[in-house]
Amino acid sequence: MRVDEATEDADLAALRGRAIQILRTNNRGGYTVPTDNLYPFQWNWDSAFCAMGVATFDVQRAWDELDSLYTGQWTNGFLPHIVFHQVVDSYYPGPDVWGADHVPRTSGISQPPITATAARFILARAGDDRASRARAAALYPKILALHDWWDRARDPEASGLVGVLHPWESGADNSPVWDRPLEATPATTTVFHRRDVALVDAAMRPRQWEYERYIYLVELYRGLGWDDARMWAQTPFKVADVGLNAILQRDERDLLALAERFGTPAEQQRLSERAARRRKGLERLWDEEAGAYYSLDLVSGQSLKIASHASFLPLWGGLDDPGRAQRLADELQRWVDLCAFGAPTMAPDSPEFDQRRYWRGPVWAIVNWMLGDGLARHGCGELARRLRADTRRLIQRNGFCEYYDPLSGEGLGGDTFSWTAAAGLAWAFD
Ligand code: 9WN
Repeated sequence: MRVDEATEDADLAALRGRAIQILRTNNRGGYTVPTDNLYPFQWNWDSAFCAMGVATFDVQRAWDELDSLYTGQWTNGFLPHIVFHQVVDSYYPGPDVWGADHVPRTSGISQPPITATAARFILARAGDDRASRARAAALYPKILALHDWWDRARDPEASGLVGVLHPWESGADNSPVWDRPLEATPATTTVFHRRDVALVDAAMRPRQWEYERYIYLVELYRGLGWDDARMWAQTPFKVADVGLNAILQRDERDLLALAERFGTPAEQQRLSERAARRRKGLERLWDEEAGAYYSLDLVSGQSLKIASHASFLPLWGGLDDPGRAQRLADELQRWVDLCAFGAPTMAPDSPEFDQRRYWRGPVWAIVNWMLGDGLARHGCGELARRLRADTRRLIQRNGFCEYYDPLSGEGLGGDTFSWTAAAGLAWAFD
């Protein structure tokens, strides 16, 4: 072994140790908070990523993470974006603002579904042992119910594309892609007190303008009793987000693999048919001339012709056409080449790019993980390795932050962040 290789191994071992420590410290008894203070509850897609990270050192705890998330599942299959396991005042909007009728208390919107992908990942890490098979089998019907909910509630016209009814539902809260649909969304008249900007520099967070609309939507849906059909019919914000649809596609594929082991032939059939419909749906978001996937505003019917990191997530979802995968990889390479650290969430030469503001430019470790995995699966190994190396460098230099400035590498938002630690353990330090 060369000296530099030995140094790198020692560095990686230290990083792994630190990541494990963060995931242990952020464990609140079976579930992991994204970070202390700023996000004191259990978040949906954070938990799925955390479960994969935790599976690298404690398989049973990884299953507990998913089980704990599913204590928030409603009887109609819906899985909320936040489960409020404890009463803490450092986050707005808390359970009373959501006014959802469930124990434990929850929010009323969802987030990108990753739990089937996580369950398969944990099973594989466990060497498919008997205890893990039993845990996966017990979880499978709940994940199936969630996917049936997405299909019924968020694609009621069976178009093959699901719609998000709130920017938070996409996971990429203040992406510039939502600017136009949010302009058509009224602002709340309620006076509210944000806690996030007391904990993090306001220049790194969504603007007040956006929050007023986020809260308007929560109040509207609460007033509609969180009734899916009424929400779908009455919302001013309904977008077929390419990111969510791509992630859903991947999760559904993983769910089908679980169904082949733990489900019935009828369920397998239903999921196979749905997968075909989803592929057609995603095809509608492809713009051949631009060589890009764009989200679709389901209220105005207009394509939202702004590329963001989400435009590349079909690589994670799975593409049939290698030429198209290469086109996406070439454009992403261009974005990365404009930065010191990839991948930015917006093109650095686009007018919307803001290197420090949340989902309008910064690098996120979990996004790199999805993109890196997708690129590698489509034979774009070099760029995949670049994203992995950049993720390591960012963490090494600046710690396990929520997100990073792609030009300077500075760590931004919350620190000792759980899904950044998980991305390291399950992908970047592997
Ligand atoms: C709203 C927890 C969550 C992530 C989201 C991220 C951010 C919440 C917020 O934090 O959103 O859900 O209050 O800003 O955008 O992706 O799940 O880490």
